[in-house]
Amino acid sequence: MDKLIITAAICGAEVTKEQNPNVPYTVEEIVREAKSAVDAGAAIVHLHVREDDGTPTQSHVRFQECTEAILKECPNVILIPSTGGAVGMTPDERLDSTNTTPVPEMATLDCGTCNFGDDIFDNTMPTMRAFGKRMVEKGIKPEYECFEMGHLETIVHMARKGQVPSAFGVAGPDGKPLPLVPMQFNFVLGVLGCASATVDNLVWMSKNIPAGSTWTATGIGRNAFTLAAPAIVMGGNVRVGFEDNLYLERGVLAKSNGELVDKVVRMAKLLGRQVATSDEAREILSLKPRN
Ligand code: KMH
Ligand code: ZN
Repeated sequence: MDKLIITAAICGAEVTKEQNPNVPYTVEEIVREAKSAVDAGAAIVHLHVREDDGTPTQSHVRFQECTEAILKECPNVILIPSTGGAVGMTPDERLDSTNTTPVPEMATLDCGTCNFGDDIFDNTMPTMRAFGKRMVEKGIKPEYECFEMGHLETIVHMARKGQVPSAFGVAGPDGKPLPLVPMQFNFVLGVLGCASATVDNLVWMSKNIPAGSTWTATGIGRNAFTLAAPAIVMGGNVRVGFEDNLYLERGVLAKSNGELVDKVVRMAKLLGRQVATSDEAREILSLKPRN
């Protein structure tokens, strides 16, 4: 079994300091949280950014500033900027996070429209095709975020058609063969209005990805660690962080993203699975080595 890749989703777009005062908004706070997660054992940071007052933004200027500041402290970490942004943002606005220099190694690609609590997270097929095209053009490896079973089936269908990066060896919309990119999925389970964070759902999703793909489990809220446990023993990877869950345990707010990552590291140790460094994660995810 490969080593366990831990992703820290340190900020998100929806959670606030009112819910947990340690949620980062400023560049300094975002760096503090990224460093706490990496020091605890995260190989990847999934990045959203905010204005200083906490307003979510997809501005490449803010992403550039945060990325450079994080890489100064954590030079080897894999950064996965969000292209999901916050509900209500336009597709163009959301894609701006990929306009940093250098181009990000990976970025999220959300795989379908869904309820998101009381809101709608809008990801039409044309939007997904446009995001896939952009990622092919820029050589960005997508992390396919699936909140529902149908999201997974849809994105695999689009991959077979050459509309998004994949390892199927098919031609893209211009008829030229697409580069081979093994698919990385993130099963985000437990969002209110979407598929629940059950072991059955995780098993179904992990069994229905193309051969050679990798996958990560993200359990929302109180499901953060109950979904991490099966993912660790099934050979998947785990995402935790303030974006998904603010508590270390029932009634105890986490002081940092590092505390949440450390809990997964301890679970992995108890269950006999080693944790991957960022370089080992690059190898597992078929990314180019950093140097
Ligand atoms: N903020 C959510 C509406 C992503 O990063 O790609 C969507 C999200 C997904 O966080
Ligand atoms: Zn996100």
